[in-house]
Amino acid sequence: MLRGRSLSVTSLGGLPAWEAERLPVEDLLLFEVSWEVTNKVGGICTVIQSKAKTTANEWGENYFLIGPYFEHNVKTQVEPCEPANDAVRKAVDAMNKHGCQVHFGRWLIEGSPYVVLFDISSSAWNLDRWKGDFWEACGVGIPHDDREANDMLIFGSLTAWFLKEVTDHADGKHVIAQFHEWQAGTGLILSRARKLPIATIFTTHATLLGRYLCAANIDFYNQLDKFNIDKEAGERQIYHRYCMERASVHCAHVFTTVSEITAIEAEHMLKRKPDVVTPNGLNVKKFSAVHEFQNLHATYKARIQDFVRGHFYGHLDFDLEKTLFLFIAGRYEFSNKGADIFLESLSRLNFLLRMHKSNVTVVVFFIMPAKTNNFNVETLKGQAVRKQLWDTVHCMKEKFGKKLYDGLLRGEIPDMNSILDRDDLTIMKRAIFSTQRHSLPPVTTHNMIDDSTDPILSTIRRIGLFNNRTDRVKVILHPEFLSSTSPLLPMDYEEFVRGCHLGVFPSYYEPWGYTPAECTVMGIPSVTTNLSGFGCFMQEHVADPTAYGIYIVDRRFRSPDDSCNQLTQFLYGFCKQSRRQRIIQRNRTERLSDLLDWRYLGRYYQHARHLTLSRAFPDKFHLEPTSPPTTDGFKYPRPSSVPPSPSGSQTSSPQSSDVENEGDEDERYDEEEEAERDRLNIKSPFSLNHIPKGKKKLH
Ligand code: U2F
Ligand code: UDP
Ligand code: G6P
Repeated sequence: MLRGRSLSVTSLGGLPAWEAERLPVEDLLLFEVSWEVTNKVGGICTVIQSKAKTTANEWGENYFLIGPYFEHNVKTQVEPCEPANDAVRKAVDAMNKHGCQVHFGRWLIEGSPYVVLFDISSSAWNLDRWKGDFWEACGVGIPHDDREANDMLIFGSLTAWFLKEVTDHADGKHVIAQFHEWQAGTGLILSRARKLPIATIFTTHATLLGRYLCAANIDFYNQLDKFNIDKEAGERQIYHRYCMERASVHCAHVFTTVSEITAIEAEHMLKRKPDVVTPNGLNVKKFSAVHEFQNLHATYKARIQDFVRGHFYGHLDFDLEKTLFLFIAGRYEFSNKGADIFLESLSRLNFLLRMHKSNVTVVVFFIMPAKTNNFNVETLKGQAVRKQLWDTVHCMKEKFGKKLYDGLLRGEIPDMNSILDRDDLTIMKRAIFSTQRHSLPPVTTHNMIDDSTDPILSTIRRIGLFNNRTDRVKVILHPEFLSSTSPLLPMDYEEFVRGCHLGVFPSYYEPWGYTPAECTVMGIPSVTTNLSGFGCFMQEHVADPTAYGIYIVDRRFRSPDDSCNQLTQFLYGFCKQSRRQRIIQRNRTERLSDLLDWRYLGRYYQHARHLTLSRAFPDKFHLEPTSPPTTDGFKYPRPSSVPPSPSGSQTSSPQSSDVENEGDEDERYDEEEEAERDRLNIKSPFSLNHIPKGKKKLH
């Protein structure tokens, strides 16, 4: 059936084209199953949500997502409707008739895919029976006190039931079901045990053991082949979960993971080599003009500056125009996400900036959710003081303006010494007094429940980064994800990222790492590592990542101390750049976004679907020899304004300058020309590095 259908050749922004046999989607049904469908927990939700548009474009009405039903999520994100597809409607009706609560609708995200959502709690009374079924299917028992694993069993049992009903009514259509992560895996195991006629894919976004072992500060990557995995899982009381994960991997027709590094990990931890690596993409929205994303940076930076004005009231003896905003964000896994070496590097950076008497100040945000008792008073007070001061200034301005206006109307320039009266001066003095404080600006915005044992706060105490006046590096822990409705820092995460200068993600354990990828498509430089899927992917596809604002810390072949020094050098180098150089770097970063677009990376998912069909239904589907998709060693070339190696890797980020250049606006357009030159592979007539310091480039 597959052979002989039309050939589609796709290409995006100069990236290599890829020839693919189009699947007969009109004769197929595609289901993607995950606990994070309409339910944001972490990165998997980003995968599904961002991919929905490209998948829905390809699959139209035959694409369905399966997830759990949570009232608060559904009320705000899902529009209920009746299934148009006959098999799906019959399956939903049959299950509802048996007392399950199955909800159907469209998820209100780009692509508006159909969702089938199971209410777990309303089916919980079946748990004991389903435990028995699961035991019979694969011999794995689930302890009663592991609530999460029990919920996953209910979710999986409902999924397998649903898929059975669908295949019973599929009317000759072939079914593909892709299951994400161990939480969804029980559905796969049960479907296979019941011999349902479906082609299955299991995708792991991290391995359970990998996450646990790395978090325990074990030298994971050098001992991959030495672990006694059953023992390790048992000691961590996750043996049953590990069995669910491993059984899912081995039951699937096709096993995929998100990066090469996780493929190696999976081979050791789960004992199966992935068939396809499916790198995570994003739904990239391109602005028609390059300067639009630069303008957004300026707009949102101003909002962050406002927050900083309030947070550091009374201590604002640094120049906000020379202040850089750095951040780390994500799940609070202290060492896995590299918060440990980041803090250590910040302490070294503080020393370097002080020693070199730099006029640059660095404000670093840690956005990692932890248990809190709401915002702390001192932080809220900061914003209140700022606002009060702003209101005072506004009043004075009005009064001043009116007197000036009246004076000019009378044809005279008012006496500047009397334009403000005694009361005005008193008000202003009071305003200044209100900005005095007796404590240092707080290092955390919230009351932390585990204040004394919190790893970030404990490290801050040890290295002494307390936001003293003399510190050039200031830190703010915001232990909650950002939201535009926050009374403290009312910004969405995306707005915040755009307003910052550098995202720092020096992870030790990071199967992919969406956070630096998100920075890239927004044109914000970031730090990543060669232990993250994203970092390795960039190393493979970009000739000189540093030149494009992707700093890759070597955490694989260097000692922790050396990695920390390397990170410090990256940060220090970044601080030495002029504004003009930062603008150029952001333009280059943004140019990489095509590489991370689902319209390009979606091909790996397509390939996995071809492969599973050919394995599950070999008589009907054959796999073309063009697989697996390959980029044939394609690499983004070094930007034309960067000198060739050997000096490359050190000097490739734009060189430091003592002068904060004016006339930034013009430089942006030079960069557009540079991008075009790169595309056409024309050598730049000038190198940026040859422009004398402080002199403006000639046109
Ligand atoms: C695994 O995921 P994780 O959940 O550990 O992690 P990330 O890839 O870092 O994703 C975190 C997400 O949280 C979002 C941010 C990311 O999409 O945009 N976020 C937010 O919404 N608000 C905030 O204030 C801060 C962050 C694995 F560990 C990763 O390596 C994989 O990338 C991921 C998907 O495969 O699965
Ligand atoms: N604004 C500012 N600095 C401040 C406070 C406000 O630049 O410390 C700006 C803010 O970005 C907004 C504008 O002033 O765009 C209007 O502020 P307004 O006085 O209306 O503040 P509001 O009362 O709305 O909080
Ligand atoms: C963007 C804006 C410029 C602004 C610059 C600040 O490029 O378009 O108008 O000068 O950002 O850059 P910086 O790196 O200093 O925040």
